[in-house]
Amino acid sequence: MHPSHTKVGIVGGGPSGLLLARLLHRSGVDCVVLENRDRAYVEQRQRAGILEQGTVDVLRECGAGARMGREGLVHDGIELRYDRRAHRLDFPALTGGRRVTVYAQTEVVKDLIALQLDAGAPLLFGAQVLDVTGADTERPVIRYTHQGREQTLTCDYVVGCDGFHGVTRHAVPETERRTYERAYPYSWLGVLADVPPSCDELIYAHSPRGFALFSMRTPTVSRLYLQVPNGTDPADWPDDRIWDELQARAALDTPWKLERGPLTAKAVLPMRSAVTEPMRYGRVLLAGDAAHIVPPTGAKGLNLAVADVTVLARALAQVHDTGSTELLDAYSDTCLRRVWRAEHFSYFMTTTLHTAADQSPFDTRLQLSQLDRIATSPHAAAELAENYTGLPLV
Ligand code: RFL
Ligand code: PHB
Repeated sequence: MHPSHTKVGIVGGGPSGLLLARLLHRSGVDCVVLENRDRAYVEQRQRAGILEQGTVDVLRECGAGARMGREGLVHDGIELRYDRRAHRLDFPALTGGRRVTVYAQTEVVKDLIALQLDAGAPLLFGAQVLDVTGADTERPVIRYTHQGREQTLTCDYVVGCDGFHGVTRHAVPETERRTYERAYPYSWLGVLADVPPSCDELIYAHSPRGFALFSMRTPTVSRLYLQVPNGTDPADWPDDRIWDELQARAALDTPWKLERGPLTAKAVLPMRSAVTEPMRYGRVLLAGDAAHIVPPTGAKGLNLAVADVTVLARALAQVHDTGSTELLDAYSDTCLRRVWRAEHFSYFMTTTLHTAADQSPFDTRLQLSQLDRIATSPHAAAELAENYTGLPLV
């Protein structure tokens, strides 16, 4: 039940940790996943919804593609709304054929957990990691509690997939790491609604009242977001106020009606950009939100996590198969190049589409000029479309 040694100890059973475990299992590399929360909590945590083509390919190749293939909604574009006008970006035309898939993170997580447990691979829920020590030794150690008892797991490598508030990052001495970050002066109020989406594709709406995003989970469930001030209490937003505000922010010169339905979840989410460098110290590696977070406007967080662990799984398989650490030595630099591009794109989408409380009319004119440039220049549109649909893995 409690192994005392493994090749790769994985802290965190979110999408990063679960996918890494799946990829390592397929390469014959032993690993153990330690997840703080219980299974139901991890499977229901509302988060991302958009998968890049590369993410879909990785999930498919590792055997997690069957339900996604049946239930995922393939989207060929998004709509930008600003100045009471709508402009559609045609992704395949702009990127040479790339698309995105709407398939909720909750579903990806459910599929990966089922695969892991079916394979009999070690995945412990309710296992809270207290600390990771010995990063600069041959045998780093994870200390955790499970079922009220303290345990230790000695590893060849430890991977921190424990998200933004995780503990693994602290295994890297403060003198050896640096975090670059930026907070934003607004949050998102996110809701789930039992009503078919009023649009076929996602709508990103800039408006003087603030940003709104119209997304979906399934053909019968809508996922909607409103920009709100930091510190907003969801209780101040009764359902009717949310629907009225969504409708107002998406207003066009032509009639457009948002279908309403019962709201089944409501939460306020802060927005932050952060990158911790390097993503490796000795035998401890960081992946996904443990190493970097983005504001959700670019739909990049989950996709970056998938890219990190795909690169890392190849590197750890190379160590296992040949003893060579060449790919592992390059891991941090390989990932950070892509991470910083996604950081820039997420920052760009966020600052172009949101209206800060202290925003000047000059700033607003700049935003509208930028949106107009995207709507009228194929080059500007292609730049957005390439970043949104995802850059190549390496
Ligand atoms: P997670 O998902 O935070 O998982 C970390 C796991 O580690 C566990 N943990 C521990 N376990 C043991 N011991 C400890 N001491 C532990 N500390 C933490 C936690 O319980 C958890 O299970 O990180 P991971 O795996 O790196 O995955 C990252 C993604 O979850 C995240 O980037 C995305 O959800 C971001 N994101 C989006 N990404 C996209 O690609 N497309 C999107 O459309 C998108 N929309 C979103 C988003 C994130 C959002 N929120 C809530 C931040 C929309 C939202 C609203
Ligand atoms: C979502 O459906 O949750 C979603 C979609 C696109 C984003 C962020 C979140 O940019």
